[in-house]
Amino acid sequence: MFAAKTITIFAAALATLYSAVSAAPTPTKNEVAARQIAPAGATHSVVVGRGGLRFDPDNIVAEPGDIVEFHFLPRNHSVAQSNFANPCQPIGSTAFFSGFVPIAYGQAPDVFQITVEDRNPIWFYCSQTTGNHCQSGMSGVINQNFDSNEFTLARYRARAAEIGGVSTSPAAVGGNLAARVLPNPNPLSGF
Ligand SMILES: [Cu+2]
Repeated sequence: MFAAKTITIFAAALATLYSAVSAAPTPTKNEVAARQIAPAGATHSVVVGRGGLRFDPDNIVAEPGDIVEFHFLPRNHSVAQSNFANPCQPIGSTAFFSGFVPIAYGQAPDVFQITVEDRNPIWFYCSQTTGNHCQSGMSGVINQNFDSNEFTLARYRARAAEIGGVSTSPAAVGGNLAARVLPNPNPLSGF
């Protein structure tokens, strides 16, 4: 931008020097190009099971088009989609689901990705019933409504514990938001 501005000023100075030249400078190529480049979607990494029964981070802000990528640590977690009203239960037959990812050490050879489509909140939980992970607080949200004191991740967790019972897993791996399992692009990175 600084360079483009400098060129524009320089052009204007030239125009003043040589009054025969048109006084109206045209935009530089740089300015036009900058406006036409669409921003690429960002990838937000979430580590499943870091720090105990937790997603890290567990409260993600993402733009439409961004990817959220889940990396799995021991011992056996999942990522499943719910809504706020029914914590620890699938949002319906198309709820996204990573499947269970058992692993003894390091991080799993596969990751689970979803693509964010809009700015509406996306609620997720771990559906592991051994140890009641969701009821113990293993849940997260993408694009929480920060203007609301009601629909918060803290309240989701409180309700999950209060309702209790047993989590349900979605019927199939995949589902909403183009959910997919992919080879881990960086399996040796230390989480
Ligand atoms: Cu879990």
